[in-house]
Amino acid sequence: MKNISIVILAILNSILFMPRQEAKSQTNIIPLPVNIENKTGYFTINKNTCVYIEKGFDLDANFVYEKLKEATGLPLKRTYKVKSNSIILSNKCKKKNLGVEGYELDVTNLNISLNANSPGGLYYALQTLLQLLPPEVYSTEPDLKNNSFKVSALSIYDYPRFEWRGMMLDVSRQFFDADYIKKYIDWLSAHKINVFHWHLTDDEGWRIEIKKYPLLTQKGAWRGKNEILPPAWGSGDNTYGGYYTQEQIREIVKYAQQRNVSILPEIDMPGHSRALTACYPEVLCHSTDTTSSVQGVRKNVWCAGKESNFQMIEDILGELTALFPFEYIHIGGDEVNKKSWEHCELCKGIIKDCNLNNINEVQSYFIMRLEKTVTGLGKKMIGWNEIAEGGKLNQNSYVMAWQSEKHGYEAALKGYSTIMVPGSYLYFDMAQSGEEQGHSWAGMVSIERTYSFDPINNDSLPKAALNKIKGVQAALWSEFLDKPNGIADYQSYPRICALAEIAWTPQENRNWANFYTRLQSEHYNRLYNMGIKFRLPPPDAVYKNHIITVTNPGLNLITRFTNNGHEPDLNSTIYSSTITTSSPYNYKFKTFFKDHSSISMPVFPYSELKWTPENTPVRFGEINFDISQYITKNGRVEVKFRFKKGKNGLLVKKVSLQENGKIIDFDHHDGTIAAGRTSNNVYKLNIDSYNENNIYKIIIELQGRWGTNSYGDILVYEAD
Ligand code: TNX
Repeated sequence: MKNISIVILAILNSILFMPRQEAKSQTNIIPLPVNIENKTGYFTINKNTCVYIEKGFDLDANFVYEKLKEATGLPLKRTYKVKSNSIILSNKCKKKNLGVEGYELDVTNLNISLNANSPGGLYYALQTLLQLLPPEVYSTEPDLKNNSFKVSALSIYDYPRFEWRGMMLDVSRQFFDADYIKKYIDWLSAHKINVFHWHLTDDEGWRIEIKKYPLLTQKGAWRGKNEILPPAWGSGDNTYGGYYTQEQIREIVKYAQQRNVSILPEIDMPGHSRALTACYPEVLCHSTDTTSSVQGVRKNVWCAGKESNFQMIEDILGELTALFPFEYIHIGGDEVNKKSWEHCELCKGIIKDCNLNNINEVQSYFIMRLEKTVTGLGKKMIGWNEIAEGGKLNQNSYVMAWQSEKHGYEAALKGYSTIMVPGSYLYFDMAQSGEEQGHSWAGMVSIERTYSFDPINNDSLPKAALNKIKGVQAALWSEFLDKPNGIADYQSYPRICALAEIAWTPQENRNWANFYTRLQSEHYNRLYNMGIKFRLPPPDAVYKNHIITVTNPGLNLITRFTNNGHEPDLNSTIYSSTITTSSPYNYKFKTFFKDHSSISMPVFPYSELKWTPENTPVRFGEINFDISQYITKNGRVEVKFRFKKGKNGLLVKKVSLQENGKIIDFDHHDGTIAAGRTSNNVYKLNIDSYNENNIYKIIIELQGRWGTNSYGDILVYEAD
């Protein structure tokens, strides 16, 4: 009797204290699906789970089946009749109107079923299922051996808001090898992005093998001291470059297809063509033109008057057509230095023969010739928004609005299919804060700003025009991606997660706080397991009255610090409460997610002084602040400008220090304060005979940089 009760107790004990792997009750899916219905119970995927693939769907579903096995590390044997403990891949959706990319995902106690109308939809059902499993399924070396996964019962149906969900990568200014391109596409597909726009040519490098014009890659793919193209964008005197062979391209196209990603190739013409004209100078106008493009590049425009040029274009685009099955070809069309045509006899001839009014119309003449060539090859033409400027494009041609969303609405009103890529939300080459690197011309693009974009947010546009907005895309230009290692990942993620949700999720389901929670709760860990060197928000450390206070950078993140000048690492102290010190500027802080970390940040002094659009002069003018409360003694006082948010920044000329209305010191030098562009932003002043009863003021001579839409802190502190 006693023995039996001991046994019962032991059993009870083991049941009660059995290590349990709970099924997650909350889903953290990005992009958020159209509809999720949570149910009770759960399904366990284990080594006995089988996969049933509906008859006739075998070939299409096979790739998804292989991925499922790879991700779970389980045998997942095929079964040929539906039974319990199986995952069902089917091409029959219960709901109608889910479209080609929609899917259903049902999890019950007995089965998981993935239903879709096409292989693309099925691939997305798989991607959603993977997000219901532990993040380790994304790792190439998952440590999930002998594991089983519990998946909470639920029912999802889902389909995209936009048919075009794209991401552009500039491989000209920096070259990314074929392996990186594959990884990049794989990551995009995990976010249900379906277009990879490959910016293959530009002034600083030609990256695609064209058999008929071998010099393009023999010479035009390389820059450096002894190369045909001069050093640029951090590549220095050494030979730098690279290109993709046609064989590599075919392989990448196939790789992308399996992941429901279409590749949009771009050959940027008639401007941005220095890499080509350096190899084949006969393409240029015959003139003594010395003007340059907005980006400062000379001799980078195709002559519009040479018939042989259009033949060459047809040959190049012909090879492109054979390589890329996508319906569209991107011909660029942006930032053309039209002046280069001005003194060319052949271009003048075109103006006369075609009854054009001026060189601006030569641009649309050129674009319309390109359109004819592209159409003749059986493709549709896409170009940057400048292509809509003059002339009448074919209604099949697409406009990519990069300069602003307004450019997109205008194109849509003209009846052109339009893709929204406005720089001030979706150019991921823009800096993400005042302390980070990147371009600045479109302002600072934080992930929150990206997320706030709605591609169809215009009540005044007729429905027909709104229907012309086919989708949304982001772009990563690579001028400033030469260093550090991993910077392309850093600029891409997690901003691409926000892009994915703009592109996929119904607007009424979108909410920043909810998205950001999902991102931090689980998605960081997915990105981590994919091996992406994504951006983590850096800590904000503020010093006031001998105390450093650090704002918690977010969920699941740890802040570590040093005070010996070294970069914080995994051995550095974890920040858990305020630090009392009188030497705050020796400290450095970093955010950590496992062994992955943010940029390191110094301590900033507390200040209530701010610049805003309201107090920023348009032209150089003065603003002043009482700084008496920040001063306690004789010695050096520094004034530092810190960019916080907005589009523009500041140009500062001079900061003067006033004591009881009398100037006692000034620092006169040019400073720039803008996201990604801050330089010389510290002004040094001296106080020789401090008196606590006196009033101290700073007078700042400044103006907005290209405008007054920015916000920042003006930090005043005693520097010694
Ligand atoms: C403008 S966007 C360009 C690119 C630059 C980019 C930098 C576009 C069509 N042209 O050539 O790389 O700005 O942000």
